[in-house]
Amino acid sequence: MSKTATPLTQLSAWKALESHAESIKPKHLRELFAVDPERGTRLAVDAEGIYFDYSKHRITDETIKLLLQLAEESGLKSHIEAMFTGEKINITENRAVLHTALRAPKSAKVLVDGEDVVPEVHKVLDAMAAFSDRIRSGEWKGFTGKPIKNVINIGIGGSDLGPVMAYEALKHYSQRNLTFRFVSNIDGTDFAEATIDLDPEETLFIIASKTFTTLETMTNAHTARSWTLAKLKDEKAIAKHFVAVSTAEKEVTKFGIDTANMFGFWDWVGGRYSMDSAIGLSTMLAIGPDNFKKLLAGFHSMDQHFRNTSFDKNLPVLMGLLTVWYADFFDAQTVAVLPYDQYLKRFPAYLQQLTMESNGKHVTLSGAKVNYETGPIFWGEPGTNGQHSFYQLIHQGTHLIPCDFIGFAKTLNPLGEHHDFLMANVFAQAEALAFGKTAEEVAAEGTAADLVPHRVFEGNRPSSTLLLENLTPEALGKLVALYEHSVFVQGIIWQIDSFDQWGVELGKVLAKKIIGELEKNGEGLKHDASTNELITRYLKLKK
Ligand code: G6Q
Repeated sequence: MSKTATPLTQLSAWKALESHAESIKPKHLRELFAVDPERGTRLAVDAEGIYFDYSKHRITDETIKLLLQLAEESGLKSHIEAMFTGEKINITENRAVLHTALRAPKSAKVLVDGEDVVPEVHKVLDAMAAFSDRIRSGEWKGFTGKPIKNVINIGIGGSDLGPVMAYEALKHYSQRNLTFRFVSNIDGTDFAEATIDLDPEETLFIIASKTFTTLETMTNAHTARSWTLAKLKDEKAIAKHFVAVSTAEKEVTKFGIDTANMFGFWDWVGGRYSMDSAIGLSTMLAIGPDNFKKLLAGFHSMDQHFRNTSFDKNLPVLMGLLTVWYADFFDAQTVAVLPYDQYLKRFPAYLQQLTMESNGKHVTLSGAKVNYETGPIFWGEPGTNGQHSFYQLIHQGTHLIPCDFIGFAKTLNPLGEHHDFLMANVFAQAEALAFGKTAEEVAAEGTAADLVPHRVFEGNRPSSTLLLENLTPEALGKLVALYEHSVFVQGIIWQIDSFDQWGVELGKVLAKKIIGELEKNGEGLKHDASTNELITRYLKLKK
């Protein structure tokens, strides 16, 4: 990535898009479909087992042509190659960005500083598989000789959200005699509730932390250690009940975990891009090594698609460009992700970190303040639940909210007519958002004149629909990689560093300082008047 790229708003495609957007804004999707019914099948891509219908967007072929031109002018192709080949594209941390190497097959070669990292990746995967087999079969015994029944992943942010999401998403494939819990919050309630009904003799903790210094994780890890030792009363028990996933061998040793029970990864794996590294150990324990391999294969095939497919048929490229289109030319502040699958209930939360920590930036690679919008807010809930709460605002509110609907043709739990009812709602929602209901249509139903405005649906509200056959480990890998690469595309267009996260630092530093002050009972507070008062009141109230 060049720090001296032509500023985005000076690219000719950008300028063309600005005036093109003005010609699109007055057009209604009703009109766009009426004059061009084929758009419903033309503006779609069927690739990697994902049917991506983007016809219900406020676009024409010209829009796509200009967006693709924007991608070309932004040098997207060479940036993709730079990422895949291990260039240090995370410039503020001087790091390569190689989550794609985590799912590369054994035969691949990916060089970082002249060294092929693929053999190391597979060595760790093999060690994870051997360990998983021992836990899943009951061969691995706890300190008192009982097999492990409970696995608790302690981690936060990238060391938590991926594992939680993947566990929930792939629960159908999980070994049901193992219980999985996830502790992330520094709030002691998280740990207390996760362990309230568990026996330390049968519980394994995975301490998942890239740095092994994160306050939340280390506090929870120390609490877990005390909880274990309170019952097992012997330091030697730690080796049987604790494993670590980390890049920081020294810190792991310091904590007392045998490095034989440590699964490593590397500084070129960003936290929010790490669910397919050893951070996914809980996922592998749940679904087994073979299914984990399928998950990785799904990621890899989307990687290949992203790297090798022409942009006009490239799922992450199209998806990323559409996000840019609404954020920058329609002032859309948010994107709603609406999976119609209960197993994907944590998918929006996972995407929040992936998208917002990556693209919530306001300076370009050269440090200049941007004069356009960058990463929108991602949010969502599984359907149909959301329909009975916030969809009202999407349909009739004043905000334009592009939506991603995600549905599967086959259910993993065939129960009566549930699945057809579920999918009917996906199609109905996308249709209602796009085409709405006019005042004439409402009046023709015999609605009282004074109620007509309330019952009108303007429509013209854009959405993508992603239709897949089945929620398999492979499909999940493809979906996650699709969003990862879409985020990458956006970051390239916006000329930002999608792989750092300096925005989380200041709060951490200030909290550390305040922890010291609380320990000193608030002596000599030197904050602003509001913060001083809040700390003082807190100390008084807690007495
Ligand atoms: C992700 C971020 C962040 C990180 C957590 C946990 O991209 O870097 O969410 O994953 O702060 O960090 P550790 O794994 O080092 O504990």
